[in-house]
Amino acid sequence: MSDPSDTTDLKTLAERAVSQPLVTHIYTADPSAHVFEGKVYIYPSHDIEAGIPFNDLGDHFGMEDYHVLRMDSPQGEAIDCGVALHVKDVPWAQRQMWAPDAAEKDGKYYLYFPAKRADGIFQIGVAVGDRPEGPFTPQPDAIRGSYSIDPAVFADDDGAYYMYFGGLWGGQLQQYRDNAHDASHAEPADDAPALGPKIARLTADMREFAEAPREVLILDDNGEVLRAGDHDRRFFEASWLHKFNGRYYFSYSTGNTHYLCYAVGDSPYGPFTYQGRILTPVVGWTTHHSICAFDNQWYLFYHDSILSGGVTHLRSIKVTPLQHDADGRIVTIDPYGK
Ligand code: FUB
Repeated sequence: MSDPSDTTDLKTLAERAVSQPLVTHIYTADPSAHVFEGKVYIYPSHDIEAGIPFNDLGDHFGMEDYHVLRMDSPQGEAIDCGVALHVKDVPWAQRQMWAPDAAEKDGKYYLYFPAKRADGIFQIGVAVGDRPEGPFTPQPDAIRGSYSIDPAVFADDDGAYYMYFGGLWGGQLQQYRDNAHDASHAEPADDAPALGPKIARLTADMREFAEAPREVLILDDNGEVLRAGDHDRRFFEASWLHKFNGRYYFSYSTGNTHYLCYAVGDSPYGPFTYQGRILTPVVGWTTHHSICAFDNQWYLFYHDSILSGGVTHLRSIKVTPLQHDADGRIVTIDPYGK
């Protein structure tokens, strides 16, 4: 077990992340990391070459299954626990198993995942298992009222669980207003409020939404909702929530400007006020992460496309230390240590 006060160890880990992914035998992305049973479990996307031509809707991300990875600590070796769920076993889903997340409650484990139905619409499903690594048995239907992509489930200290979700462009979030789908909707005009991610509290059995999804507001320093044209700061995809010193840190990707950013608030529902960047752009179009504490040290799990020579849909997950400064601000990380 690493000693979190050992700064040499953390420096070595940060240096390792520049060049070394956690695993190299498969491509992995969108790492959602949690500490379960004293170990780090990572729930990534499993990238493959599906042979689908590149387009702005991300059709080339043709993933079919999920592998769960386990580490004794963030400094340790990542062990591939094998296939935890395959799309062929999910009755409602047809293709594109994108970024998943997982949660534990009362000794059961829940794998949340987006996938496209046969009609090409994304929804979010849940599969249930007895072990962190699965296998997971999918519910027969997608979560009622779910849409778009990138579920991230946050367990608050009071026992409530919340799902954040949503992603623009190929993630279809722009096609929804007030939780209703209309494929003709696009992103709002540049000077209009940006579309926010969504949040819904989960039911006690973790299988459904306990309420209609609500919009999460991300504000600027003047208390105004970020504008849709503010591509350096507006939400695009890759929601994550961690709690630090009693405050809620919502982090996300800006998509086409390739930043991981964060905003802070006093409730899981927000509003959150924009604070700054967590990670500057990585090699590859997408950037997607999770933030997880282990032995009182925070870590950023993220991905890049270095191993595949820059192929956007063939990514590899990495881990590096993350610091909050004395004011609670996250110190921006350069993925290549420049
Ligand atoms: O992995 C497919 C998609 O790419 C994810 O759902 C997005 O967040 C982006 O990382």
